[in-house]
Amino acid sequence: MAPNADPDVAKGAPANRAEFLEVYQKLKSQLLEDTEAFTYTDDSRRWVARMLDYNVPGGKLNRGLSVVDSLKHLKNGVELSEEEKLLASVLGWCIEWLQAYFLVLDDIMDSSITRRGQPCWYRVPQVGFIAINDGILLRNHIFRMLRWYFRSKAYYLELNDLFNEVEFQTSAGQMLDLITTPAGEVDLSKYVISTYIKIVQCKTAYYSFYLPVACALLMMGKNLENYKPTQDILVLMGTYFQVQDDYLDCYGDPHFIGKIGTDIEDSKCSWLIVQALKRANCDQRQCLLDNYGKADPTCVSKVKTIYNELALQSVFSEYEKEVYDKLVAEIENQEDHALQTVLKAFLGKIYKRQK
Ligand code: GPP
Ligand code: MG
Ligand code: MG
Ligand code: MG
Repeated sequence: MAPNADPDVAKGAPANRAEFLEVYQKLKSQLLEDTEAFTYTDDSRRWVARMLDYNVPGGKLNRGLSVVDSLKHLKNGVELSEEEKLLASVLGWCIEWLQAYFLVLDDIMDSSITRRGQPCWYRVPQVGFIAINDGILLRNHIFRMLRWYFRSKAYYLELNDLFNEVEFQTSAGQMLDLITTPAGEVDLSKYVISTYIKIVQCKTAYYSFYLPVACALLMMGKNLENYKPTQDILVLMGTYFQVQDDYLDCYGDPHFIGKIGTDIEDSKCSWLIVQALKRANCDQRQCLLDNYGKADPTCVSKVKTIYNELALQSVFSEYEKEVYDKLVAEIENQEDHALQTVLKAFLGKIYKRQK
């Protein structure tokens, strides 16, 4: 087929969600029937089937679908073969598995209540600390799927290294998130933008933004060493995404975002507290010191009152406009037109998101 002859591809139509979900069912069945190193008992097969359905496919699937979308764009509109579509979808699901693994554990560490509109997995009766091992299982599934589908590919080693490296960066970022402001100890001097940027680049940007595009680049036979400027743009996009996450933690509708915010109670180094401290007068600073990091709803609402006094919603809108313009300018500076399309598509998925 001639380039751009497929109307879906020419318009840059997003990857088909239903087709993508079919690959989830296929991978789930394969994992449950896997007997290479361990054979499930009936009980354990039922446990893992329920655990997967509860934690893996219920999100927005932006990260996973972006592998398929990115590969389409990188191929300049030449239709993907059935094999390419399947392999890109498998990589997309490996990222969704990674995300499920992180979220199951993150919700325990953040004492969160709900996720994707249902109780966090560790809060489901009979689950509790078993969720920790479920997180480890989810992680191990990734490397089984990579082996089944990519062992014979020239880029298999790089793919494994990529997943390992990004996981390391994310867990290092999670460590920074957790040790910067330990529970019960509020040190306002820690909440500065340089610390914030380092935390969110590591805990969110690499796995959520760089990883999907890097997977598509590897499928195209590219050397990731040559894509540092692209990585920088994706990391900036991922930083913007986490700023949105922090904003929605306070100002989003829990019914719509599917989770109840806990950043104030958990004394997180959130974008909002960093902005608040930059603008607060002495009284407001004292009020933040007295009330930040406490589970008491009265304390939480006092912190939110200061955020409103400091008009943080407008500060966020300004930031969003500025970072969007900066990202568009940097994307348009990229020589490779296909890469520009990849990056613009990704940005389009998150700009002004409400969940
Ligand atoms: C998002 O932070 C970061 C992660 C989910 C990475 C977790 C990494 C681990 C190694 C467990 P967040 O806590 O703000 O996300 P959310 O608001 O979705 O809970
Ligand atoms: Mg969390
Ligand atoms: Mg967290
Ligand atoms: Mg959050």
